[in-house]
Amino acid sequence: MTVCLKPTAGLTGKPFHYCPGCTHGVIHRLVAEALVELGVLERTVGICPVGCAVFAYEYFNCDMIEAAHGRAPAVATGVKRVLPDRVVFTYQGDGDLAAIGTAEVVHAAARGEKITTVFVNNAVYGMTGGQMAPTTLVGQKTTTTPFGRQVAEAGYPLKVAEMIATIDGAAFVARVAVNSPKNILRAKQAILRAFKVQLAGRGFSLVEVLSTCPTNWGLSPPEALKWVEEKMIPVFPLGEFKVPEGEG
Ligand SMILES: Cc1ncc(C[n+]2csc(CCOP(=O)(O)OP(=O)(O)O)c2C)c(N)n1
Ligand code: SF4
Repeated sequence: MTVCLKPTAGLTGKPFHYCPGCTHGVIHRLVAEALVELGVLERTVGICPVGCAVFAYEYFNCDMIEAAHGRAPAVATGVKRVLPDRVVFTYQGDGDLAAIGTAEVVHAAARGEKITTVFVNNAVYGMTGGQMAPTTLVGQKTTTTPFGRQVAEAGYPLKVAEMIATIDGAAFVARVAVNSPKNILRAKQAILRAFKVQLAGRGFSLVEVLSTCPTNWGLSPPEALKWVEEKMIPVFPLGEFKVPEGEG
């Protein structure tokens, strides 16, 4: 039998609790692989969010801390300042980072904290039943916008990568997606680069990852991947929004 995918030392091997077709697991794998490839797993501290990834501390094979809803960048700041030799990352959903935790991430970026944020944008609050998130698309039906998000009532989707890229303390900001093999490979490169920026002491780094939530989108796993391509990417374009000065 040909083995296509070997387990990575960066994950504990505990089966994920995520729904079928959810790409949280793919993103976990990419972060874990990056930490192993950079040889920093043993000195990494990850900060978990509140949301579907709340149990990420069960999956990553490094030290992990659970933070209150939205407060992961503050916890990461404390860890990195006390233990500057550690590689520190937060893993946060859009409800966690772009709603209750907006101030935390904005000011961590403004302070140029030498931490890395992996921001999982699935356009809804997944864990709590599919309510509208700041990233919900205009017209998108959710449990709190049953007729579709209306701009007059709920405003526009928040474009986190673009917003953080305007902050001087942010050194590297990119948006990627994990809806196809090609995009997954690109996502891995962006996550690797974000950690390298941290290791070089250049400042705050953030990778926004467009992810699926087939359960709350009411789609099958293949339909959800297509939805990312056709609906999300036009609103949240992929690419690098900020790279460290002097680097292409
Ligand atoms: C202070 C506080 N407010 C609200 C909640 C409830 N809550 C738990 S998870 C969640 C939404 C998470 O959504 P998101 O961050 O987008 O992550 P996902 O589940 O989609 O991965 C909310 C509102 C909470 N735990 N704590
Ligand atoms: S509810 Fe959505 S985000 Fe949460 S595990 Fe299921 S598919 Fe993933």
